[in-house]
Amino acid sequence: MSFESLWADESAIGRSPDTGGYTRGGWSPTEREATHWFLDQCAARGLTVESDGIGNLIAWWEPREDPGGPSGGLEAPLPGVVTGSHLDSVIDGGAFDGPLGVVSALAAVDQLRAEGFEPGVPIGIGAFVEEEGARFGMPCLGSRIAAGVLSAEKALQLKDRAGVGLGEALEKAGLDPAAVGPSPLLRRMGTFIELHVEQGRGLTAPVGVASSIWPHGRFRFTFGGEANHAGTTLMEDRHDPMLTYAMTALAANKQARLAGARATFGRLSVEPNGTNAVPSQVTAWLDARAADTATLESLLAAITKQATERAERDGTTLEVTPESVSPIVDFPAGLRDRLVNVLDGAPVLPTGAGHDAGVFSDAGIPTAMLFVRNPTGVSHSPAEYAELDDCLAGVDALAAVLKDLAK
Ligand code: HGY
Ligand code: MN
Ligand code: MN
Repeated sequence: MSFESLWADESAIGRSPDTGGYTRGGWSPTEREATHWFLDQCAARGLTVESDGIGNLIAWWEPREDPGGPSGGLEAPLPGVVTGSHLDSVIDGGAFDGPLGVVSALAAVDQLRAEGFEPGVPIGIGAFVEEEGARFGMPCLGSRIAAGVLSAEKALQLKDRAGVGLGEALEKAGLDPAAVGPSPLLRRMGTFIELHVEQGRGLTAPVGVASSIWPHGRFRFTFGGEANHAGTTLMEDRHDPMLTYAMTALAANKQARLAGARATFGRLSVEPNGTNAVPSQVTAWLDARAADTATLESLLAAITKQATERAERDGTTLEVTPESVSPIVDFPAGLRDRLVNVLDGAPVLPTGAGHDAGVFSDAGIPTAMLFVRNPTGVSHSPAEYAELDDCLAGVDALAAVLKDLAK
């Protein structure tokens, strides 16, 4: 199948008729529909699919049995070259973030087979679950569990916004919560290559290679105040957590600009959320990122300090809880440069976006990323876009890299 027809099929799944965006939370109906589409594509190609307890998938293109080959024809599963990404999305996200890497992997395998390439080691296509953490709040949930970075016990404590626990969601998806844990899939992941749409404006060529992933974290700010009447409570008598939050959001924006970093409050929960009542509590989630760990830490300290000082002035309370922290990832230079050579000198650039590739690299698996140009840089939005020619260049690049690594 051509990339175009694969893309037309996959990107039709769960697209909102109103916004054109996608809301594919982990194990949600539309994410499961996309996963089943992927499984059908793997079956149509005769790939053998392995799954783990959390629902991560790797579909294998095994080398022809060669008694004289590396495994001597034995059953011992040879480590292979895995490429892939994720099929879940943020709330009302774009079509490319995640699925482009999975669809490009299918198209690259088709391309290699069409030219008669025979892999010397297995080639796997991976789809990892809940990478965005949009449902259970933990980014790269599937890959963190697979890599043993997040324990099954901690993961199974996670609940979605409707109060549904991860275990219940897994059971509904036909998975067994008791099987959640470090993944056997990683034993065969000799190298991991993730192709992903670029999520900034830094890439001016069709395809680039990642140098690093910025350290980043999610921090829950809970502002406590005093519920009261909107009409009868004097302004000076209020302990209004919304005011403390608002000043904190302004401070975060300023501190991030000063540090050349990123700070975003994109999610808010107000109790009791009434139009004519001063709130009793405001919960705000800060997504903070910076080019290095020291800058990220000082950014968070500066924001927390100013929020604390403002809470004292407002007579409100503040509690800051780290929900997830992702360390800086510097992809191994040797593998990075090998991809640059295979691609005759593709540009190398860092990213402020987190990826499963970061988790696998951090877990010691030789990992690299390919980026496909995003003309506007817009992402985590229905407006996210990449030109077809650049996507096709991405497939060619991925096929060339797989051929080089799996020959
Ligand atoms: O949020 C991120 O950095 C990524 O899109 N999961
Ligand atoms: Mn994303
Ligand atoms: Mn992504």
